[in-house]
Amino acid sequence: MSAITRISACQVLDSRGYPTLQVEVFSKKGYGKALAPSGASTGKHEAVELRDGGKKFEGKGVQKAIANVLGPIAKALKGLDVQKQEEIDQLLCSLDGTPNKSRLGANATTAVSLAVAQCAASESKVGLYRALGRRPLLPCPFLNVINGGKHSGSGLSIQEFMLVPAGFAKFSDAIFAAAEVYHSLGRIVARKYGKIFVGLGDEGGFAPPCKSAQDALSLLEEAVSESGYSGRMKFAIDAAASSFYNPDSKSYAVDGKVFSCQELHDFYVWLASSYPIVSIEDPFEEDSFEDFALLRKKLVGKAQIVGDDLFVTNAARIEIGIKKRSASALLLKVNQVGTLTEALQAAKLCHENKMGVIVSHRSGETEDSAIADIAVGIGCGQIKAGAPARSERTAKYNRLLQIEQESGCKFAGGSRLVL
Ligand code: 2PG
Ligand code: MG
Repeated sequence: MSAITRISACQVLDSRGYPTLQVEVFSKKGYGKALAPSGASTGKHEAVELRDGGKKFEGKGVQKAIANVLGPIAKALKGLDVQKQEEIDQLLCSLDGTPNKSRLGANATTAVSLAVAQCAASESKVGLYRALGRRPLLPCPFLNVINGGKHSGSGLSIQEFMLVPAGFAKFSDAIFAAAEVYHSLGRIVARKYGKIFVGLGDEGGFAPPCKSAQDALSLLEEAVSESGYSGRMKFAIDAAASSFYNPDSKSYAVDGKVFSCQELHDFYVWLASSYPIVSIEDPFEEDSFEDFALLRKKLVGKAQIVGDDLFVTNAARIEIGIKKRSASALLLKVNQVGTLTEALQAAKLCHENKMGVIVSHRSGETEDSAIADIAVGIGCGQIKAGAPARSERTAKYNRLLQIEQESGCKFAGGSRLVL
């Protein structure tokens, strides 16, 4: 046992230039640090961040969350064995006492929980990925290279167009091939739309003024073929459909057209038959368990259906999805639920029910690379961490390159996609 001796916290900047929280945990024999990420297209059922409000930083300051870390949380955690992650996370949940972490703030609890995990791993002098699992596996990256929806001004309704380099033997081959395609894509965008449109969205992907999802996917196809990787590079999309859903008319506004639920379903089926799409995230609004299930069934053998806003990494919502067979995979984000233990329990529940798991970043990120370790440690075989550019994204991919080098772990390729 090694007791937690001190917890410190301070306000730092995230990748969008907004305040976020950095937490440091010290024990007798170890040290851990974590920074809270932040979403833009947040699900309505997520655990919530605590922000200061008022005029400063558009209300996004985190001094109240910091006060919670330095006050009640530090008081409760000091002296506890840092290796007892589950007990510590349970204590954070009961200290908070709300169903959505609104008292302490999920930004506060996430950063504390992850800093505790890093501190515990440092005591054993192993990387967090080793501390989390016995069968580490390097995940297949999902790289968001065209940004739409709430993440850019491209005008595209679908939020993310991703490369999935599934046809490679090593993680390093996969990530560098994806980076080559990314640069081809940049050249193609400049050629087609002019240099002025080689701007980037929140996750480092390009934000060209494409008229439709088809245009965006055709750009991807061209970039893959120009780079010489046809066949080895698959595609994924995150529709984030709640962001273009109209609850009054129960319809979806996609790239200037209005779709009924059935029409949107047919549109995805058509997209999946026209492009090498292997994964579709949040195809319908965040409470449509039945509509997800119909699409999942229709695309069996072709594409996995992923629940992000649908599940919000919450075991109770995943249970509903399991009963209704809504999705083939969970998008796992620690800050959607607020502690590492709850996120790991959500992953376990999925694995026990033959569902896949994709560990994910947020659109507002930091240099913290813990999600790389989590993905390797739980052996889920899939990670979504943005474009192969901008340091808050490459921090995760570079950590995976480091893990590959030091551990020689196997690369999942496409083997963990649940098609
Ligand atoms: C998503 C995420 C990350 P955000 O919808 O999957 O890509 O976006 O962090 O804005 O919720
Ligand atoms: Mg999503």
